Amino acid sequence: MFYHRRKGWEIDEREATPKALFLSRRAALATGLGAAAALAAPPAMAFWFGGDTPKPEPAAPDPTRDLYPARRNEAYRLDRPVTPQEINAHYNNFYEFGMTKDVSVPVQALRTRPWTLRVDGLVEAPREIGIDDLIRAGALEERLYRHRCVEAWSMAVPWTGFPLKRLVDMAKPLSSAKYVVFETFLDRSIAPGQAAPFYPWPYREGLTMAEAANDLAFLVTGAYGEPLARQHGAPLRLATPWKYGFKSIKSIRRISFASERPKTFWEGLQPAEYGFWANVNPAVPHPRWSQATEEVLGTGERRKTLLFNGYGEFVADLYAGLPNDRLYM
Ligand SMILES: Nc1nc2c(c(=O)[nH]1)N[C@H]1C(S)=C(S)[C@@H](COP(=O)(O)O)O[C@H]1N2
Ligand SMILES: [Mo]
Repeated sequence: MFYHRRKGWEIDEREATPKALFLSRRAALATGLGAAAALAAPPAMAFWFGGDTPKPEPAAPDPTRDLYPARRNEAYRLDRPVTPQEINAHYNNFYEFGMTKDVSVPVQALRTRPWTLRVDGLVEAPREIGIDDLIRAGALEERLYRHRCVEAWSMAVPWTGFPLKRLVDMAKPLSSAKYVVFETFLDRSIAPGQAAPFYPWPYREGLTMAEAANDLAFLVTGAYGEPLARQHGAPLRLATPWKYGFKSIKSIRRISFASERPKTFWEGLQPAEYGFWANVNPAVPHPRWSQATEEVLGTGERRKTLLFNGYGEFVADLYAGLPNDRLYM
């Protein structure tokens, strides 16, 4: 049985495994916030430690399937093999569907059509865009990106999508807009994780306008030459590969333009550990573990982590004028 077999990336328990780090992230949440939550809402907490999962919906054909695979943009190269799709499909972070790594069953409750993206805030005119119109307008391309989770594991994925800048231009932000704010759907009936109180749902992330205009900032609609799987954040997720993985928000429903820096999901939970910038830096440890190396998913290999996850040539100048901010957590 696939689910019970020991997987290659689950390295020796005596080492600081990604799983152990993940568990410590969960434990910290449980002691920091969850103690009160456990008293206030036992049914929600029961979910986190295993409970009923919603019934999967029958698979409908994806209306944009004909756009895949898209032409690969060769400007983005990897220094390692692509992570096998089957491994990636069962090792995810998607807290709306549980705090375990394998959410592939409960995530099937997510209905990805119809799906409307709301674009609002400091724009000339707020609007709603149907996901299929957006994907067809996007002129899709494939990019090979590394992804570095703050839990010290990494993967390499062939994402399909289009530069975020294209959506920003379509949105016609006002000159007063300084930040782009992203929000995931909010629907407890399908995402049992969202029933847990004290979590600042919906999942929220943000970038500065300059970061959003950087060519590396990518809106993802597919992976592995196919429409995006639900566990990767269908039908629309972000990829900002120079930042820790939690910035790469999944299943985006709303993109707003704002003059103030948003309070992001992880910052709302644990501000001492997770900040707004979250740029990858091996020399700046997480308060509870080192960020010097990473476990390469599916290989058992540990590699040195690179500044900006190896993307400094694209993004280092974004931060030149901000020396006193917490750029790396
Ligand atoms: N909505 C939402 N987006 C999310 C998360 C989440 O829990 N909910 N987890 C983040 C974290 S911590 C990581 S590492 C990546 C994981 O992406 P993957 O599951 O496709 O590997 O998604 C990010 N985006
Ligand atoms: Mo992560």
